[in-house]
Amino acid sequence: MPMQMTFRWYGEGNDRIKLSDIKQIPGVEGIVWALHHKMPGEIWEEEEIASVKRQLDEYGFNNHVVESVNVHDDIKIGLPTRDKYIENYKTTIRNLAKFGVKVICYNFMPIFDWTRSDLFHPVGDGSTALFYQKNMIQDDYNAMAKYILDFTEKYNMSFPGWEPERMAKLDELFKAYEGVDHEKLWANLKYFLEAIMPTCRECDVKMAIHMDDPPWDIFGLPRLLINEKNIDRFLKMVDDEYNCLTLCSGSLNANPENNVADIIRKHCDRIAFAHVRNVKHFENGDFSEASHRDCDGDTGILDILKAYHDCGFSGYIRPDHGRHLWGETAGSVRPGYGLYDRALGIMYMLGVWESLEKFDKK
Ligand code: CS2
Ligand code: MN
Repeated sequence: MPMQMTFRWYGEGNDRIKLSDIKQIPGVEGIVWALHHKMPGEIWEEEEIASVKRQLDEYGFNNHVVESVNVHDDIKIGLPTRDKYIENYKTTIRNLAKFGVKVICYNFMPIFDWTRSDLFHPVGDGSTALFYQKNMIQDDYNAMAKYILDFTEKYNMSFPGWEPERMAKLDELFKAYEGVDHEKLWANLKYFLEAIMPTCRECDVKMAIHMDDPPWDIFGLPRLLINEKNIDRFLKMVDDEYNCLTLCSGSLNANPENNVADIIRKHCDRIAFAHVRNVKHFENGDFSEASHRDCDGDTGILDILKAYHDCGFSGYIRPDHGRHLWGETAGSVRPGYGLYDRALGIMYMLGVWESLEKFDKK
């Protein structure tokens, strides 16, 4: 089976991009979706899942990949209440499987999902992109969260992983994570995965952990999925074909020492979902997101696509963050998730892939 191109969509009423727009991008087979109104730990009900499936069916898109079913903090912290949330998670896996879902992308980052200091940073060609200024993400987590939350409030949107209800209790959350060091977090991740693996097998649903973004500790919170060594450890720790990766090239390569193509060649059979994102590094450690074209960033997109192709990758793939183009401004578009640059990214990826198919046959 060849790799399957997908596109992330935030849902009816939650995304200005329409399924009918996505339908016009060549090669898109599936929509990467989620129930974005759900809090971590809540059960996803069958009727809610069915309703999204109906919308996607209308356009002939598959619903095989969900991003994300977020993991409750109590599971990451390792509180006794975690077992209740793990049971809920299993119920959600079963409900999703009933409607054909094959892969669940999730992350295990304490408190914060992806973190940036500027959501609409000029790239230099008139477009903007997500930007990380290292010295702005150092000690004041409240200031960073305020920047993001002011943005979401101003433009009346919510970001996954940045639920205002959770962010309102930031100090409390940081207290709850006291004592959760790297080893404790590894142990809690293992506990969670071992508990759900039988359900995944029974339902034929792969759990695909997303890489930590950025791939280093922030604000004293431990991060695990940050480099090849830790990915090796993760896959060995729960050595199960249902314990997989969402290999996000941009998240990993925010640290220029991470060679994403090498990791693909090593672990291709455990990559259920590929995120392709290009990053440009600056000498002081800052980074900007870039177009998917290889030479526009430093991530090695051509090497990455070649590695997937050489390995016979047959999983799901999508363009990850793109720049904001052609009138896509704060308020009119979700940061990183405009229509145009991701569509260009797809055409670039398919162009490379199809040339490899035609001219690089083994
Ligand atoms: C995504 C992540 O937008 C993004 O950066 O790649 O937010 C991803 O959806 C989550 O970390 C997965 O749980
Ligand atoms: Mn990603």
